Amino acid sequence: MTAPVDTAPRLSDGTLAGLPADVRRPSYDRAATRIGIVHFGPGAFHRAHQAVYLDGLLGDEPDWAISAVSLHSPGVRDALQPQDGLYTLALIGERTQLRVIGSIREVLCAPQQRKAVLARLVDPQVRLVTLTITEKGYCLSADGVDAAHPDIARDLVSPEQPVSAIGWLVAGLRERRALGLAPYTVLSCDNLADNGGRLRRAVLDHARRIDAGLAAWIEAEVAFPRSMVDSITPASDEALRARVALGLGVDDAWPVQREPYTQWVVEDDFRSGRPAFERVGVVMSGDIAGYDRAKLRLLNAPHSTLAYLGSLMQLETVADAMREPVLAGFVERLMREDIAPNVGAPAGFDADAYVDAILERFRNPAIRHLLAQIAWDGSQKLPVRLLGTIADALATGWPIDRLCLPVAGWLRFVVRQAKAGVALVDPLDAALSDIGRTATGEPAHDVAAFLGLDAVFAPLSGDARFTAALCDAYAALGDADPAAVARALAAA
Ligand code: CS2
Repeated sequence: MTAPVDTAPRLSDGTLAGLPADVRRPSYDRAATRIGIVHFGPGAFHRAHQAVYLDGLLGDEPDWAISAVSLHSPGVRDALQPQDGLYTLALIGERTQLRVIGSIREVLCAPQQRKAVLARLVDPQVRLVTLTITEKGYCLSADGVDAAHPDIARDLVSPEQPVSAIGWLVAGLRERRALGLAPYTVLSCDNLADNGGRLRRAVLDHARRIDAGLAAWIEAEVAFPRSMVDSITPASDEALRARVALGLGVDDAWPVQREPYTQWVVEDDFRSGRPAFERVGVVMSGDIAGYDRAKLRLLNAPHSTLAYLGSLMQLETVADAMREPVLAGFVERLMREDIAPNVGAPAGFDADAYVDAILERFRNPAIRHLLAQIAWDGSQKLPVRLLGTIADALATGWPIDRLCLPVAGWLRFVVRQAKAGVALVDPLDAALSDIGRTATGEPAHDVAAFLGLDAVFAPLSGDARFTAALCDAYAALGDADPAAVARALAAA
């Protein structure tokens, strides 16, 4: 978002008291709070989710305010610094509610403020580092870190000048160890199965390449709890900013919006103290693998399904897609008949009720959640959302035909964008677009080219049943014009 151009007063500590009475605002003294958390990646999701939970807690526990660190661009800092870190959350339900969030006390841009970021990471008052950097931000390999990734390669050569999130985590821990300080706990809040475990393995892998002693210390001392996060958060847009300015009577350069529903499940494994999360509705659990799988497979996979198949049908938002009976019906069958039966959810989990609630959330007409936003980063999302379900189905002999349609939808979407000369928002854009440009439309040819992308398909690409089902699904989508997609969905 760009800074407001008019001269209306800006949201800030100074204008807080004058906001309309129906706007909820921090009930605690912000000046009395202290930074106890460094957060990497203060995009809309963090600000609409974790920062909101902490805002609810700071009155009772003032030691857990946030220093928000962007790893790349200064946009969030430049928008929020003049606002003293304040911003508005719009809760989009039957009636929109505005709430000003005060838990972010500092916003930094890592490439421009290296010293300040490192100073925070070694501040003994900071006991928790959290992350929402999206799937691609972790630079993961199958069981560690991708040492060939340019950012990781750079950080291995100059560990004291990190650019990647993994590099920053290790640099901070290295410094803490050198200073004889206790480490911080590292909490991933991204949509990745086993997010804490994978992050831990990546950090250890990276640290080992720098200093074996450091890696051994991290292994023994640092906790990496897993977590599951959930709340539908469409990107902020100008309409939101205008709506918020109207409701507040002052400008907010970067408000965020989300649905009223929110869930946060966190593995209770913190060794340096933690906020009393349970007081604000966070579920603390000893085993979150089940929650994680249920959410990734029953919410995120259907979301991606709507994104690719809905885009091919020329639809714009999730709610639009849910208004197309043939697409909505397909997604529901996929959820209930193909995914839910094998989801391996936590004990007592009511899959039917969970599916009902998700379908209702997708249908929320007040939320404009663009399919194009969800379609980003397919190469990172499909493996964790959908391909695991397919692998499990293959192992147990469960049918995979329907499950292959959204995968084929992604391939057709990539081909369509490439042929139109539109770049993908995806770290694998170059490779994907190359394949897309040279696609012939012939299923065996095109599918074979995509299956050669090991980073996406490695665990499945050798399976003849998968290749055959994916070719069939790709063929069923025909030219991927809206009518062909609708026919394929009706038949599936
Ligand atoms: C979405 C998610 O953009 C996407 O890929 O599937 O951001 C989704 O809205 C959230 O995970 C919901 O908690």
